[in-house]
Amino acid sequence: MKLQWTRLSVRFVVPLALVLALCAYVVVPLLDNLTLRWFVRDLDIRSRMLASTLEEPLLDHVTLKSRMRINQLFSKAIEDERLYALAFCDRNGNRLYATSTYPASLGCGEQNAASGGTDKSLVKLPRGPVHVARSTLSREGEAIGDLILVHDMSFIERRSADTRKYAIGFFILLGIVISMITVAVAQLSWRGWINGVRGMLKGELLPPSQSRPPPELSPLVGDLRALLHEYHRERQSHHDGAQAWTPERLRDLLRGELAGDEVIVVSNREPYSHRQTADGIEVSRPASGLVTAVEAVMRACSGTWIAHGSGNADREVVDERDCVPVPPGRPEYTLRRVWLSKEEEQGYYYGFANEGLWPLCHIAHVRPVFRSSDWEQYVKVNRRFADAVVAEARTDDPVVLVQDYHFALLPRMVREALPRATIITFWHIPWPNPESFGICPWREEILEGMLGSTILGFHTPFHRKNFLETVDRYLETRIESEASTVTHGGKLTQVEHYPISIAWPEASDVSSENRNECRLNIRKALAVPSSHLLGIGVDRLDYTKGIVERFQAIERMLELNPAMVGKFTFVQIAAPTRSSLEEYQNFEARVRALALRINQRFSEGNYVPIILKTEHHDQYALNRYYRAADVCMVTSLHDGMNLVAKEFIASRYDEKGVLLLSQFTGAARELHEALIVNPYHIEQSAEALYRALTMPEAEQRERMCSMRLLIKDFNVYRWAGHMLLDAARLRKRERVMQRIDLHHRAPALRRVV
Ligand code: ADQ
Repeated sequence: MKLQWTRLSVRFVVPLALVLALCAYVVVPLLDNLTLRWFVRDLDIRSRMLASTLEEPLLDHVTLKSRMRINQLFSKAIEDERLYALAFCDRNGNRLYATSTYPASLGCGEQNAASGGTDKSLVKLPRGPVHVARSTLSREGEAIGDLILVHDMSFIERRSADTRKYAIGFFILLGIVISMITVAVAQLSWRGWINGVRGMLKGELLPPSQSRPPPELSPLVGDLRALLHEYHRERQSHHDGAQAWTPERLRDLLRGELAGDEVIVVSNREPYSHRQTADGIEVSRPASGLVTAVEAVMRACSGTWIAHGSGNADREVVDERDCVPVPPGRPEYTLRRVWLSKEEEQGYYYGFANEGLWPLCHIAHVRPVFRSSDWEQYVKVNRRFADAVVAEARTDDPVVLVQDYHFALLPRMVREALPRATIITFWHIPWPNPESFGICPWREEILEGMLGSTILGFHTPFHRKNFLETVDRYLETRIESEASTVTHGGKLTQVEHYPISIAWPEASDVSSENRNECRLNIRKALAVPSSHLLGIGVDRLDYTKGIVERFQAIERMLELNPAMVGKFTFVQIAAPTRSSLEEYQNFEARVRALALRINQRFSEGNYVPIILKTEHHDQYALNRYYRAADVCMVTSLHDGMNLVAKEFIASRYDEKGVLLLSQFTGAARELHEALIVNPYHIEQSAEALYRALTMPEAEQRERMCSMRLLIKDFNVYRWAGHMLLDAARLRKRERVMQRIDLHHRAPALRRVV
């Protein structure tokens, strides 16, 4: 308010002061000068007229030398209030006749111009300024003498003072008017601007067909909206910050907010697969971030998980409805398996999802491949899973959690069969910008399929923003930026970011060894000395994970720091993935060849710098490696989140160890205390690796503590909790709307009855 007043006062005073200064220093002196010139010219003319009037009689009297007559003539003439004095001089400059008022100092007015109205005709006398004009009188062509006319000019000063007064008065008035106009215009445009910003933030200016933000605001639109949305989210997370997110709280939420509503998960990857081995059927958990996260939620809330049955002994353990209770030995939820033919798996999974959508969404410089036959299988398999959801649903409004890019079409298919279902789709990988996504031949179908969701989640605000921009580019929709909703075909979808995380407190499959035991045992198993420095990398063998760049950084670090050779070993645990695709086979070959070359270059006796384990490890084993390592390298070229980074931090009870993290992971937006690197910049990663290996323990602890605190709060229960809370809110709103609708229709129905 105070600021507003100050702003208003300044807007009023400044124009007023400017106008007054202009008046005082420019206008008034100019006016004075002009009026003086006008008067002088006036008096010049007047003098010439008087001289010609007096010429005849005066020359007569001069010829007669009649002083008396001349005096009478002069006295009569100076009765005029402005004509002050007269004198007549002969050609020699002798003053012959003059009125008594004639100032002696003027002589015969020689110094003054006789006519022409120059400033020289002005003379300052002690009594005031006078105008002196000299006219030569002649008869029959012969000059007889000069008539000197002296006019009183004191009236000019009086008139100038009056003019100045009026001018100043006029300019004060003008200043006030200008000031008031300035204030009014500023107020109006400020209000317009503010209204513009408000409207823009509310998303009132969308869709673009309706109106556009003022041009000066355009560059700010996106940032302001994002800021507002972020602020809103931050405030929300502050509210629930007091209470930690645990499996119990998630369960309570499901019981309370969702009143025990049915939860169905759909994903391609199954959380447990059964395989036939020489020792009988074995169960394993796949290396997948998605499974790691959603498993934690399912354990907390039970329900049904629908997934592709890919294990070679999967069919042998299911019941007649293709269901099996999991986890084995201590069941907490149901796994419903969907069987796919080789052809379906090839087209839908390997083809469209992993050769098309995966490289499309990751910037890793691998070209996406789109084939019509793959697309057909993708549509078909999405339909099959949608049918499984409908078959599994015991109610008409289940909560369906759809996982990832394998099921972009499924939300819409389920929505058509179960219009009251709450469908939450989470996209685990990045979402590209509209131009990149635009190369997908079925982009509209994919977007429309996803918009069948009630809630659509991404890891980061950046991916969320990319999605909204993509929808805006390719579909006719209404986007409310502030509320982050998209309305398409009368159906509203909430688009949010929910950063995924890991279970905390940790699951029970954690090693009970203390840190020192872990260090020693792992080093012993690797056949390296107990003081050896150890680095760890855990990934699926995927080209997006930056494993090649990681090895190059290790090589460069050893090159730059020869003292590290023989003292540092890096263990890369890489689970084979999508191995039937050529791109992945080539990638694995490259990784192997590079590790071999580096090892040959630096090996000494039994020492090798890189130990490559291309096999799946269970969580227990991974955890031991995490805890034994001095540094964990996550160098993805592009990654939605990356759970390995978070698992490493969670495993470090000892608060030691350093995380080296690619700036292109979603995790880098949260874990600021990691050593953030650009994996494409090999030198930089090499330097960061050396820095990590030589980092003082106190610094390690400080960084680790801070990251552990963050993950403890931002765990996977919070991720799921926030999505489910949003779902519960929307469900409540839907129910209230239905009740209102019924209430309105009831009287009409009664009348009909
Ligand atoms: P992923 O690409 O699979 O996940 P990530 O998030 O790192 O990547 O998760 C990998 C998971 O698999 C981790 O839990 C890890 O422990 C496990 N894993 C990796 N290698 C393994 C191995 N050799 N043996 C056993 N387990 C192994 C996708 C997205 C990510 C996103 C997750 C979750 O690509 O960006 O973080 O989903 O949304």
